[in-house]
Amino acid sequence: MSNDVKKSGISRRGLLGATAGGAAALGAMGASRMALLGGAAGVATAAVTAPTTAKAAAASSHLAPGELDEYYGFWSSGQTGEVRILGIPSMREFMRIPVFNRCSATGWGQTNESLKVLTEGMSERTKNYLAANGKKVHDNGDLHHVHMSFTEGKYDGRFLFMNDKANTRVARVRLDVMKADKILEIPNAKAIHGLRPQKWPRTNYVFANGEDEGPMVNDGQILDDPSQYVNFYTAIDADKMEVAWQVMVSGNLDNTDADYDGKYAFSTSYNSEMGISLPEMTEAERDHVVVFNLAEIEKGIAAGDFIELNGVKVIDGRKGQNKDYTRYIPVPNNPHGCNMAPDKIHLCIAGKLSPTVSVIDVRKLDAVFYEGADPRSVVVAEPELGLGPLHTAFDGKGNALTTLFLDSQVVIWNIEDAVRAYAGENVDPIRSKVDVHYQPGHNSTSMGETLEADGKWFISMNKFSKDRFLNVGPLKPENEQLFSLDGTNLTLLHDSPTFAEPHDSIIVHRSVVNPRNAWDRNDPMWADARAQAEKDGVNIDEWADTIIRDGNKVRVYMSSVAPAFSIESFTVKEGDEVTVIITNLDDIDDLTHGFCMGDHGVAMELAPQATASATFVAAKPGVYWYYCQWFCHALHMEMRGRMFVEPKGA
Ligand code: CUK
Ligand code: CUA
Ligand code: CA
Repeated sequence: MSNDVKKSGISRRGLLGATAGGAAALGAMGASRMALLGGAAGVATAAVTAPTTAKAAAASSHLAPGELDEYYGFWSSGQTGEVRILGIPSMREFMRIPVFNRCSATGWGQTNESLKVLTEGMSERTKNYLAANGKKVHDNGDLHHVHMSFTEGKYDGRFLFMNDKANTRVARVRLDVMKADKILEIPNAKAIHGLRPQKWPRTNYVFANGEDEGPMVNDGQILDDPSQYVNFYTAIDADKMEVAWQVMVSGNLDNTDADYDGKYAFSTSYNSEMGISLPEMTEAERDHVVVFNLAEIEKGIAAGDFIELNGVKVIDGRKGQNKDYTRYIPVPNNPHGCNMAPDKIHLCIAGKLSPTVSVIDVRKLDAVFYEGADPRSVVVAEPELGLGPLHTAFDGKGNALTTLFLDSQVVIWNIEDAVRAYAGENVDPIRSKVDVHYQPGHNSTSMGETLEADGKWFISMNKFSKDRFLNVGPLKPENEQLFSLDGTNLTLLHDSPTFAEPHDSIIVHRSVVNPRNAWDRNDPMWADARAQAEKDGVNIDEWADTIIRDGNKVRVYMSSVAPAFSIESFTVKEGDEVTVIITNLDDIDDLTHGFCMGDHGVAMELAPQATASATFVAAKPGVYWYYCQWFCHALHMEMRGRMFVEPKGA
């Protein structure tokens, strides 16, 4: 591998030293902390300039009451574990879709329907672990990346896919009803971080990065021996939501993206060193981008060149294998964002510790795979943009917008000019820089990760909000800022505080998304309840007020029609396992009921035409009221009934 990485004027150690106020002698740990503080402290002037720009431009983001947004925003929520739906440009939050979290309002994590989604893709090991802790499901998740399914490089409105870094999972949300329908624990890999759907010809695969290193077989035989640790790249069959294959790689994996030709997928690695401590992970001059050759991997799988590990076909794509599954492109140390431009040509790798973005021309990759070309020959630009570049978005007109974490800025730069500058021409690719408040991570542009990138709106997702909002105590919200994009001018229109901790967002034109207003009665979501009802001779599509006793199991079939449940009271015995199955027969827009069993921690949502069920053991003798927990009618408070639990001996 060649050593001709274009040296930036600012070295990593220089960068750390500079932002730490000249404390270059500090160790890596101390210096990077100082750098962070240094960046955050330098915001006073930026804050002063914001109000005037906002006032001047307020008219263009304001929607009058009743007016609808032109774009949907789909938001991650980090450690909250859900997906959020916002409107752009209003930045109003419409809805939250529970995915990896427990939701009190909808019963996600408690209804039998959600428990099925949460558990059917779970390993036996995890089931046993949870059972040992008195649980069925994890109550948390860490959802960083939400992306929509593609057909030929464009959003197709079918699904959203998202990762859970905390518990190594990938989930799918159905856009027709805005509910999660599949959650898959990924075997072998640890901490799924980067996630992207295949863009071309359609989303056959969802690519998912395992960030953390571990032994190939993680059964306790190998512990503190990092020399035996590996990482896994996973391709998930997006239709079946099953693992299609995995590739074992050298180094760890951070963010990922795919090309617009269906040939390659890419991942950044900040720990090519396979280090454990911070000094070890930042030791090398360069880390790398792994390039995955999809056709060669599929051929290798078909030819049997894999090992089977926990039921998954695993290809060895580590360095030095002399196979055409992977190539490793050296880039400056500790890269982060991985973003494919809608020009179908340029892949942008954000430098993080380096002030540069490395631009890879994906048309040059074939030569690296098949003609032995130098891996660095695919790097066609490496513009120096500012301190702490993390993620890049695109306007569809040849410009890129990169967040600068340490500088608390967004930089707009022209990709072609960066390529010309790298080739030696005297051009400056930087068009403008704008202050953001503060410390931006991800950013997004309207339709920016598709062939329909329209360059109208820009969101900067900022990790710190400090003085932007009323003080809410030591824990502060984050701050998301909406800008209008006019050519290469960004105008700040709106600050929106947001709770922990959205990393990423996509901005999708509303013409792409067409959700239903009521459920289809034949929806597969409650197929199990339907099958059980058929066995019990109950028609859940009609008025139901049937109570079935089956040993110590009791099934209570009810309907809801505003403002009443079909059953005013039912009686069970102490220790009975009670399942309440309710169908909301109302089919009017927005007429959602709910069911909450008082003093039992049981609650669920019943949207129009939905069936939902929850199971609990009636372990407390007495009278308990259940009630409708979504306001549905003037007589909503009266929509209630009683459960009688008879003492055991009675
Ligand atoms: S990562 Cu969070 S700012 Cu998890 Cu997408 Cu870069
Ligand atoms: Cu039904 Cu409230
Ligand atoms: Ca590194």
